[in-house]
This record gives sequence, C-alpha cells and structure tokens, in this order.
Amino acid sequence: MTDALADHPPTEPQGTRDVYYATTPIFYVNAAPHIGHAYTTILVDIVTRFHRLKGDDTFFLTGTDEHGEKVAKAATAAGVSSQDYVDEISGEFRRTWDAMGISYDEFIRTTEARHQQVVQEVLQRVYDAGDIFYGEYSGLYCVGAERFVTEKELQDGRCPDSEDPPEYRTEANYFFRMEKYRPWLREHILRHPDFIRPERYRNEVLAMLREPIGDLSISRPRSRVPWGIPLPWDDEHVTYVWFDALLNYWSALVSRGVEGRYWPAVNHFIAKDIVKPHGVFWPTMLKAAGLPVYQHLNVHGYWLMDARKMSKSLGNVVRPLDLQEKYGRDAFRYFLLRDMSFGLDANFTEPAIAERINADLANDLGNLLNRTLGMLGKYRDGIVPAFGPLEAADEELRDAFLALPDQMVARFDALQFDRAIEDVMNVVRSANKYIADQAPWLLAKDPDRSARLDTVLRTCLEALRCASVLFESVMPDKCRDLRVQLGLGEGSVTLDDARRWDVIPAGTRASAGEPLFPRIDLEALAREIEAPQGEPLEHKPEIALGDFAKVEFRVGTVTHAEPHPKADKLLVLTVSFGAETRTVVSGIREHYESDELVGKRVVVVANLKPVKLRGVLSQGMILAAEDAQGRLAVVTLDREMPDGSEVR
Ligand code: ME8
Repeated sequence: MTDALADHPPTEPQGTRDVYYATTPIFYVNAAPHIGHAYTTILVDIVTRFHRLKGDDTFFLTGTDEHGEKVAKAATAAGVSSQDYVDEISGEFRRTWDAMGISYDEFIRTTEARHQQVVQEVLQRVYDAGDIFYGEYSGLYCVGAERFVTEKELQDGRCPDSEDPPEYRTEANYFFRMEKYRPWLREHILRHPDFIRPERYRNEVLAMLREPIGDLSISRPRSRVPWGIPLPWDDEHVTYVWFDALLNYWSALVSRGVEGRYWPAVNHFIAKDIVKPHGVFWPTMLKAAGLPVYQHLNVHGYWLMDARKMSKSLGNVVRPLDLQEKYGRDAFRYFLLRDMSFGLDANFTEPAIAERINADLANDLGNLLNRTLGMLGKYRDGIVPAFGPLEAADEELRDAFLALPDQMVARFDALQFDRAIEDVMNVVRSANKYIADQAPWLLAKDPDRSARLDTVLRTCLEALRCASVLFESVMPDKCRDLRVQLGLGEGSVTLDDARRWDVIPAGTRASAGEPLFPRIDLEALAREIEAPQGEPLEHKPEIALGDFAKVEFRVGTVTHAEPHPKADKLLVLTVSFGAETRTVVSGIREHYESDELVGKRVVVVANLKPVKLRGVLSQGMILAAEDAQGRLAVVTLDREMPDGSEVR
C-alpha cells in the first residue's frame, strides 16, 4: 500500500499557466439527478471550459457519494443490495453528464478502492497525531443531511439543510477534535476574505465559529450502519459519511498522481445546503491531516420551484435531460447561467427558459447572424470581403468587442456569471444597432459606396466570430456551428482569438445553415403547461368606502434590509418615505433575500398601530400578493413616483 500522503509528488512546473482545479459536490445516489445537480455540474463545466479557453491547466472533478445511512436506507427501500443500488444510480449520474456533454476529467465514486485507501490513510494519520478519540455522544441526528444538528440550528423543529425532523441519538463513536481547530479556522477566514464566497456565506461560517463547534463524531458502529469504510484501527466502526465524502476532492487527485499539480488551487462549487460540512468540517480535517487548505469555497443559491427548494424529498424535481431535449443543450446551459445570480436563489419555470431563449438567443444573437449572412449572400455571394477604411462606428464596435475577454475574465473571477453573459449580450445588441445605423441595404444601392459596404459586412462577421469565442464555454456546440457558418471550420479556439479583429481570411465562403436558435412558441408552451383551473375566489364581507378610506397606503423605498436577529421568517426593513424613515418588520424572509429588496419601491400600510415583533418595533406593513401555493410577490409601482406618495 502506498502512502500517498507521504510521497505525493512535488508541484510539476507548469510554465506560466495558471492552475484551475474545480469540483462539484459528489452527489448522493439515493435518487436520480435533477436540475439542482445539473446546475452545479453545468456551471463547473462552463467555468473549467472557460479557464481552458483562457489557457489554464484545468482539472474538473465530479462523482457520487455512495456510503451512509441515507443511501443504505434507499437501497433497502428499493429491495436491492447496497452495492447494486449504488452501481445503478451512480451509472445514471454518469450517463446523464455524458449525455449532457459534461467535460469532467475524473468521475470519482466513494465505493472505489482507490478512494477508500486514501480515506484510511488520512484517518490513520489524524489518529496517530492524537486528534481522534473514543467517546459517547447524545444529540439530534438528521439522516437527510447526514449530520448532528444543534437545537439552535433547528427551524420549526426541522433540520435547516434537509428540512427533515431530526431524531435523538446516543452512541459511542470516535471523535475528531474539531473544536481544537476553531481559532485557527476563524483566523484563516478573517485573513482570507475570498476563502468562502460570496460574503454572506463567509459570514454564515464566521457566525458558526463564534461559539464552540464541538468535536465531530466520525464513525458509526458497523452493527448499525454496515455500509461504509472501516476505520483502519477498529473495524467494528465505519467512517462517518461526511469524513469519507469530503476526502474525494483529495483522493481523486492522489489516485491519478496529480495532487502536487492541482492541490490546493481548488475551487469547490456547492449550494448553500452543505456550507457547514465544507466550511467547517473540511478545512479543519485538512489542517489536522497536515494538508494545505483549499483555496475557494464558492456557494450558490437554490433553484426554486413554486418558491420551494427543488429536491427529491419534496418530489418537485425536473429531469435535466427532458429539458435538454426540449430546449437544446446549449440554450439550456445559457439559461441556467444567465438566470441565476451566483449566491442567490432563482426561480425555475419553463416559460422563463423559453422567454430567455427567444429574447437573447433567437432575437439578439440569432438575428445578428441571420441578417449578416443574409446580406453577405445577397450582396457578396457569400464571400467574405476585406475591410475597407474604418470609420468611428466600426472602431467603436470593434473596441467594445475586444474589451470583452478581459471583462469576462474579471466577471468569472468575481463569480458574476450572469453579468459576464449580459456584458457580451449588450455588445451583441450594439452590433444589431450598428446594422440599423449603417443601413447596408442603402449602401448596396450606391456603387460608389461598395468599399463601405465591405467594411460594414466585415465588421459584423468579426463581431459574430468574437461572440462565438466568448460564448464558447457556455454554448460549445452552437458556437462551433456558428463558426462553421462563418466559413471557419470546426477547429478549436482560444480566448486570445477574441482579442483579435480581422481574422477571417478575405475570400472565405460563408453560408447560413439551420437557424441556430429557433424561436419557441410561447403560446403553445403555455397551452402545454396548462393554466391551473384554480379554486373559486373566497371573498371577505363587503365594506363601505369609508372603511377603506381609513387605511393610509404610502409609497416608500427600501433602503436597508437585514434578517431579524431572533426570527427565521422575518426581515427588518428600513423604508424611506422622503421626509420620514421607518422600520417595517415583514414576514417575507423565506421569499426574498435582503439585497433583493434594497432599492425596491413598495407600498406600505402607513397608519397601522406600531407593534413589537420579537423585540423589534414595526411601524407599518408592506403589501404582497400570495398565491394558493404560498408564493409571495411584493407589490411595486409600474412607473416612477416620489417616496411618500399616497396610494388611493
Ligand atoms: O449533499 N438548487 O449531495 P446531494 C441548486 N453528497 N442546487 C442544488 C439543488 C437546488 N434546488 N438541489 C441540489 C450532498 N443541488 C453530499 C455532498 S460533497 C463532499 C458531498 C446541488 O446529492 C447543489 O450542488 O444532496 C447541492 O449542494 C448538491 O446538489 C447537494 O447534492
């Protein structure tokens, strides 16, 4: 048995190339992949492709988490052996990612011998160092999240991560001295502001570290949970599933002999459900094992369906392959990246996908391509002309495109993926405007302006070529098809290709092919989704006009919003009415993030008697609509009105 920890190779020289190692969580194999899993996996695919395009030395890891009580229970429920069960579902994850063109470098399974060996080596090392002891523990355990939860963490008696009720347990286990590393971890996070990003999750972890975190129970008696990796010094116990699972990020590299090359330049991508294991357990485990801690933990929000997290336990899942088939792989990737602001929750609906595709891809990008190739065919028989002399408008568009690669790198570094896309789309829109301004159809009528027409057509062709390079990581197939239509062939590209203008050789034959992004018929989609019939409205008793006139509604702007310190469902808002500012406590925390509300113009019941809500005085109430599923939407105005205006 090789001791991978002792002899991992030194960093191989990579010249000037930056190293970029990115990971998805390894997913539990207790159910089939859904959009939530697909999002993280597609995101990491896009990000690693982008870094590859940029010339970085990249490594992309994904895989499946196959041990633990949750998986064992699912196998029992399915009436098959644990091994058969995990083989089947892990295969389904892998087949799904393959069918979606996910360019992972390694797919790790925690039931593989290569992983188990590394887990045992790390355990032994931490045990030998005296950081593991035997003891008894009682507490609340959540099988859904596979961890002990504290009373304080509970929300309405349920686990904050899985929303399941935990059970009380007493057990003799081995413990990892996690508390010992708390001061070090706190210090590390304070010193490295970008260790956990975005900031809200960094703050969440710092808040956890303000009080003792306790020691971590890292084993389960084999008699109760036989499905796990035996502890190397006591095979009556198996390894706790999180201690096993987190090590995949390291074991996958070790088993390929590339840990010296890629560790610790790692970017972990996860959703906010597993911040504690990644933000607290994992760095302290690494520290105890004598390994450098990872570079970044990047945490995204949830995709919601009808305002609830999409999850297998809630049964509201959408299968990614169905959507890929319906909307196309690349358009679906584009939607996922564009419609979620990294760190915040986003709503998932099919009309939203269709509208996004129509607006951005069919209209903006698709039109630029169709119009350009249409005119090239009509006025130049499809042959790419050389540039004539450049005018200010041509240079302006060129410079806007050539600034995009650096802007995009900065946006990706800042995890602002939606903005990166929007930056490119804005310049694509300027290209459409450029066509309207230059009116090539008029130039074509004037034989003296032939060189000018050449320049305008050529500018549009270069614009499309640059757009195809900039979107390469998001929509690899469509961007390749686009370049084929431009006559450039299927060869690979690098980000530097978007730093050059005047690339397509004059004389190249370009010709329109199938439309890259066909429009989606929104009405047909609406009919297909079928509007819910709904219950008849339940009306309240009638009131006289005078009763209604007693209520004073005012327009105000939310200038600040923060979670209520003592109540999970409440937000404390500061609302400005121009001459007056008030505090309004509102029960919308499950529906809105604080920053989403800041700047919103809302309608407030302004003459409501002030009340104290869990210790905070609330001077008014904001209006929101609620539907039968309990989704909320805050009432806003459809045009500018000064703060303080009365609503009648
Ligand atoms: O937690 N929106 O696995 P898991 C966005 N095995 N992302 C979502 C999502 C949603 N509604 N639902 C799931 C585990 N995800 C452990 C991880 S890692 C060492 C072990 C994504 O199958 C998101 O990435 O429950 C989330 O963190 C992950 O799936 C949880 O997957």
